[in-house]
Amino acid sequence: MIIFSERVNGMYRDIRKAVNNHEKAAVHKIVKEQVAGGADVIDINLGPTRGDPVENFVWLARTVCEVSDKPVALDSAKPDLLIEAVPKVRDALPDTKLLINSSTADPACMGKLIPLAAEHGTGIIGLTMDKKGVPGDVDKRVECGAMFLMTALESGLLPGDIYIDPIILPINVAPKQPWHVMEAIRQLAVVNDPPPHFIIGLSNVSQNCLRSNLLNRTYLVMALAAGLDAAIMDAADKDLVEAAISAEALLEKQLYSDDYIKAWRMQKDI
Ligand code: THG
Repeated sequence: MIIFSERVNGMYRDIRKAVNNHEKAAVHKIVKEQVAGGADVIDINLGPTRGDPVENFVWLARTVCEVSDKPVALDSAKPDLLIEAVPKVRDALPDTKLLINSSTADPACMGKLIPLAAEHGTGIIGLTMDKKGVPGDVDKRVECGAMFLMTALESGLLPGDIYIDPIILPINVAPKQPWHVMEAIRQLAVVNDPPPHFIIGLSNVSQNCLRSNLLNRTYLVMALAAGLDAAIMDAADKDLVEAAISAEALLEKQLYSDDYIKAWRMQKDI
């Protein structure tokens, strides 16, 4: 699976403080831990930080890339901010693979962000929601996902650069959603061959729940069995990463060997 690190997010106090004061050391430490844990992509989200968000994005992306050569996903719910930030980060880091996280399937939003991805050669995450918000059923998720996928393919993006996110919500407020997300992935996986990637922001499922780590790793295994192949998650959570590795061995996504955890780490060179 493709592990996106969730940890470089201004929602976390250490990152928020680092961005507000432009302190690189705290960012370097987190990024090194995430890469050592198995992160393939570093998702960066400013959260509630102060200052100019475009400058902060450029600063944070540069700082991340001082200690990692992994791709970087620029994570914001504000399309206008992404439109400004993507070209600037592109110029600052010409050798870094970038992803846009995220667009909705609302024509006004994807009509701007998909061409931005095509122009700058980035990957893109498409949420299965529109102007009306996150759907309460499977059908609407599938409709939004298919619409986003078709629009992205027509604009020349390759399936490998397209990530569909069926949006997982906290189980304590939206108890049917974990099931809806898995069913939406199953249905969307057959819409195109080769299929796009399927991703979720895993920790959303357990926000404000007790034993959130247990919920995260149980749900990750369930979603991988439904066809998920990427997640925004804490790559430094060893139990979580090892649950994912064992699930992939059991799903025959990794060649089995007796020491399959070690084999996985060797493959990643970590
Ligand atoms: N889909 C896409 N992008 C996303 C999300 C998604 N980006 C943001 C978010 N959701 C994924 N990232 C996080 C990061 C942290 C948490 C959840 C999702 C989180 N943190 C703990 C909390 O709030 O309880 C800990 C915070 C702390 O310790 O301070 O839950 O769904 N495409």
